[in-house]
Amino acid sequence: MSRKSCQEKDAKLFIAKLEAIANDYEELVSKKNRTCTCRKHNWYETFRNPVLTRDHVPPSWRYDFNPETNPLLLERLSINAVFNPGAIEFDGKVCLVCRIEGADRKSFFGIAESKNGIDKFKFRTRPILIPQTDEPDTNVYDMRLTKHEDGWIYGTFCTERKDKSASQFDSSSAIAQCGIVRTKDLDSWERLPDLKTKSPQQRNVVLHPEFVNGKYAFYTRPQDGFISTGSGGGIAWGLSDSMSGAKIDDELVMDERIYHTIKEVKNGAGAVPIKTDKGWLHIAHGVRNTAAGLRYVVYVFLCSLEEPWKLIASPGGYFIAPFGTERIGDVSNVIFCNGAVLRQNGELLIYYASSDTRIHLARTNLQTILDYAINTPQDPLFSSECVKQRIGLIENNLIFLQKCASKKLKNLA
Ligand code: M1P
Repeated sequence: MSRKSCQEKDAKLFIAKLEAIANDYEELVSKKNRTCTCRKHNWYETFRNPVLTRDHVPPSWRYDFNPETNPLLLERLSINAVFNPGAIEFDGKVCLVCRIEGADRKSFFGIAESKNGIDKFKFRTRPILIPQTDEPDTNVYDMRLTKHEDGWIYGTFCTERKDKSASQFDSSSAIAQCGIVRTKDLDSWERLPDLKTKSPQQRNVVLHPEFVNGKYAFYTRPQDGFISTGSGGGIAWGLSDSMSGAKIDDELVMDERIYHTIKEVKNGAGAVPIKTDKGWLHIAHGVRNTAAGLRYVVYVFLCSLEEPWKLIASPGGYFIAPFGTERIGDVSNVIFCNGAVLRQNGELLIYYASSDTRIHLARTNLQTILDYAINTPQDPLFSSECVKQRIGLIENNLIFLQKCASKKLKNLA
């Protein structure tokens, strides 16, 4: 075969390989999702497939398409995981600002959009290039998007930098703080100074969507160490006069960590709270310890409309826990949520990531989740009290069944 025909053959093969990549990608991003009946409770529905995975990241972000520089068509900048998305409804679409982690361990943000919020999520052409402050972010992750009543959309995210006070041989100690950006169109982003608080570490900071006493209100998570909460932890509340130089002088812990509960090790605010006629609805995460390491679950609570720092309903236990294959991933046994969208049709779409690897959807509605929040009993904190609580439920059910004519229901006891 002549050199020319060899080159033509290679070029054809290259295009065929590229077409195969394009076909696989098209098939993935146009796939319909269906509900799944695996979880037996009825608080929400889940779906068979994750809504976003690393394979949803456009091939143009990963491959070099030039046959001259990449004749073998290898991935040049691989993606490790897509998880922990902030969520917002914008221009009639659900937009997820995802934490995308490259194979190099650095995370960045990219926006994926879908008309129905259930399937066919597609990333915009480019990821978000976050403007830097004087001190560059080594890593950024877990953005919460708040449509604030001042007219801006704010993104609060974790910015992580090496701990300069650590010894020269310690290459893992880090300082986590809250970075802030704002936008009007989810396209151009303005960086504001990082949030200042008295806490040496901050993660999981969420901006409340309304002014409170004329100030910007934040949910924070003060903690002493990068991993350990030390004397800190718990979801705190603080006010700032402005966003261009946001500063909280006093952090009040509003939802503390509690021994032997789902939030004994740490907890953090999750999605931006949703205003309902019964109160501010929070979807947060709690962490407990196990012999196999930390276990992250998502829980729910409700706060007063007038005094948003006060809890008025606190259902015991978790709302979403790792299930089936969700248990396995880069950081196994983790469910994490930092974004939910209440749609005009009353659907509440809760986006959660499993095991720091992929993103799923739990779909419910306000009536159901408020009923769950208000009527699920609180954790009584002691085993015998839990048994009494359950016996109370059983006794009431037995009385109901005795009065019930249907014989079919008898085996419910
Ligand atoms: O790996 C689990 C989670 O760990 C951190 O969350 P938290 O600060 O509550 O411990 C974050 O890195 C989060 O992104 C991650 O999912």
